[in-house]
Amino acid sequence: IELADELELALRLGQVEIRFQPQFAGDGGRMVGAEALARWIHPSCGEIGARELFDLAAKAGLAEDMPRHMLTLAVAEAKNWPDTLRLSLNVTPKQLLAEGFVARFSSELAASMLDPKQVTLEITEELLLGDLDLAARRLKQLRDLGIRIALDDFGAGFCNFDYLKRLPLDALKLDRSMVQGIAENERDLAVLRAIVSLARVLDLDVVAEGIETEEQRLAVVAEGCFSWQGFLGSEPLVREELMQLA
Ligand code: G
Ligand code: G
Ligand code: MN
Ligand code: NA
Repeated sequence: IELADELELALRLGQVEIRFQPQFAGDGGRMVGAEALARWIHPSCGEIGARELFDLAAKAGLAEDMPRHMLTLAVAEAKNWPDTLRLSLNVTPKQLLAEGFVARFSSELAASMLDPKQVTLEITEELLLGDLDLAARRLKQLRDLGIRIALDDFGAGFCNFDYLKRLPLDALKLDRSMVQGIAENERDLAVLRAIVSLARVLDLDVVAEGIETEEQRLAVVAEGCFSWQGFLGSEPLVREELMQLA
């Protein structure tokens, strides 16, 4: 039987879990937050990452249910989250634009006793495919509740600067492709520097993602990134492991 066919049962059995990947301050290096990432802990295939998981969900007709389920799970797992730690949650454009998203999400936050100010929603640029004005209105409602908004995977794909003008944002999350070459390549570093300075003008924090080497870490810190995340710091952890670092 196909993996996609197993997914619905796997969800009910609790095989799909949340991992938290730590984020560290550019200034000083302490842990400042973590990103919730979905993982299917499959009994025979091992760990299945989010990208494959969401592809399987689409095949299984769970394209809408799955992201919603994962968000609910992540928020529930973050119950009694330390108030020194930010929590980053991925939200698909479709989720954001769905009817009633803001009300449902804010009541889940309240049930988990999470301060909205600790929470960052990461949204991706596929937003372009939807209704940008509606997205902007939704994001404003969320932001009015104190929730922070980050544009995820920035620098990959089309990198539409119109978003920076039209969406209410608090942070840019640089795609891994933006930091990969910065330690070896002058041009890559120049692009990073320009983006960070653009972010500063727009009063946005910059989070560097996919940091794998000490050279990359030193470069993003030197350029003034607010925080960084990547295998150099930690892989995604189960909640208990994360709390031991906090
Ligand atoms: O962890 P991994 O590299 O497999 O994640 C792939 C992508 O899937 C990430 O970019 C992330 O934005 C997205 N993702 C991971 N977990 C979730 C989730 O629970 N909900 C949503 N909507 N996206 C997620
Ligand atoms: O939301 P987003 O697409 O940015 O999710 C980040 C994804 O990148 C996660 O699935 C995570 O497993 C993965 N990831 C996190 N740190 C690193 C890293 O240092 N290198 C690589 N290649 N992938 C990473
Ligand atoms: Mn993300
Ligand atoms: Na990203």
